[in-house]
Amino acid sequence: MTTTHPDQIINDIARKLDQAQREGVAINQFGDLLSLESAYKVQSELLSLRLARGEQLSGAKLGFTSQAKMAQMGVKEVIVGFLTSSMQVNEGEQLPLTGSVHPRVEPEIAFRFGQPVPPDASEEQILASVDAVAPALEIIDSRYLNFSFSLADVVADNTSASRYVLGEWTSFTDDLAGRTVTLLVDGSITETGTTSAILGDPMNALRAFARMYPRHGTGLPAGAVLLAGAATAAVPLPPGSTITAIVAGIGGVELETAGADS
Ligand code: OOG
Ligand code: MG
Repeated sequence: MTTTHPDQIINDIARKLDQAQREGVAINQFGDLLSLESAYKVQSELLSLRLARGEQLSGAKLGFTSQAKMAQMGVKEVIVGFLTSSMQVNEGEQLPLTGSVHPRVEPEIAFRFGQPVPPDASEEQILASVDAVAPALEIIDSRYLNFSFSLADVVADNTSASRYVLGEWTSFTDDLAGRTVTLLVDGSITETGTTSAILGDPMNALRAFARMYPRHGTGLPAGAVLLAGAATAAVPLPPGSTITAIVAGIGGVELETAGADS
């Protein structure tokens, strides 16, 4: 039976997940111990711990907006997590994988909020705040053993968020469906999909975020990002490699990982 927990238990779980993330050592799942509501409380405590270390909130991300991801992970509900400044990797920067548990990478589309989004923003306000879109790569790294989890587990673990890379922004267009998405590792195509895999249209992911926002939104600064969710399954992120995502008509984004011995 899942229960809603007192603050002390929420804080303990958050500290365990935070430590697992910082040390790169996987922990056991909490499983039935957590309700979805408690899991979102753990997530907001994780954000507090990061903000206390000087990180800044830089956006939000959706999970399980595509069939490919739901099927890969056995989870069937759209979830939301947060992004911070320390998770962003600039294109051209080499990402070391030391300290990661079992990182995977997936191709995404990012929306940018051109103006601050207040905590009480309406759906219309949220949609109207978006001023740009970009291709993106998300690196997910579950803090749980074997990269396996329940819905509440993965929500508590901030939806496996680890890093993200943004390609060049282009002016906002709502013509985002039906675009081919390609993920390449060292120049070889490893996954292909379409933006229509993202809830039928990435715009539906933005709308889903706007609907979830009153429950989970804490306000976003101008320039904040929303990752709409992967269009394809995630693939293991190897050291010493170049990963590229291309979204037809939107652009490409590249990530380089450091070699195994650096
Ligand atoms: C959870 C994160 C899911 C997406 O794009 O669907 C996600 C996971 O798969 O570990 O980021
Ligand atoms: Mg993702």
